[in-house]
Amino acid sequence: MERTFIMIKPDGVQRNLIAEIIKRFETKGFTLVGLKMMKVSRSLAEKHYEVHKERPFFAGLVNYIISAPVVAMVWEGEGVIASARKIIGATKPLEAEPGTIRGDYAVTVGRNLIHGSDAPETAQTEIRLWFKEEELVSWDPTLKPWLYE
Ligand code: IDP
Ligand code: MG
Repeated sequence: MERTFIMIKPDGVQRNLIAEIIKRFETKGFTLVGLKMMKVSRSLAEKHYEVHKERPFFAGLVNYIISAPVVAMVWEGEGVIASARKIIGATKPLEAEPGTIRGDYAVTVGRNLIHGSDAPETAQTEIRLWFKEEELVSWDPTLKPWLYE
């Protein structure tokens, strides 16, 4: 089963959207295997967004991510990496389709509520960066036969 790293960013927490966001992954049929609320250190934020370090928005992005708590999660399921990106919607919320998280609840790219890994390699790297092995819980949802044939 595939796993992906999802983070509710500080604006999602401050805007009381934690439950709404979690609900979308849960009701889709994905399995939550890791969950923690945390204040992010500058070094973790910089490491997480390392690929963007030369971009003009990098400093603002790091300050945004450390400005309030985040909710870090790992979700599991068939095709969860690509599916989560669809549930999240386009990076620029005005371009995100209605029905997606960013399409429904966000306006600007600098406050776009949520992060989701974009590929299997980044998912693996990000899960390792944010979670210790013992913080991840493998379990067998009883609903599985009703979600997978
Ligand atoms: P993604 O989150 O949809 O994968 P990326 O292009 O990987 O989008 O950018 C990472 C994050 O950096 C975005 O989610 C957003 O928070 C921030 N970001 C991207 N482009 C801009 C920008 O032009 N201005 C401000 N922030 C940006
Ligand atoms: Mg990205």
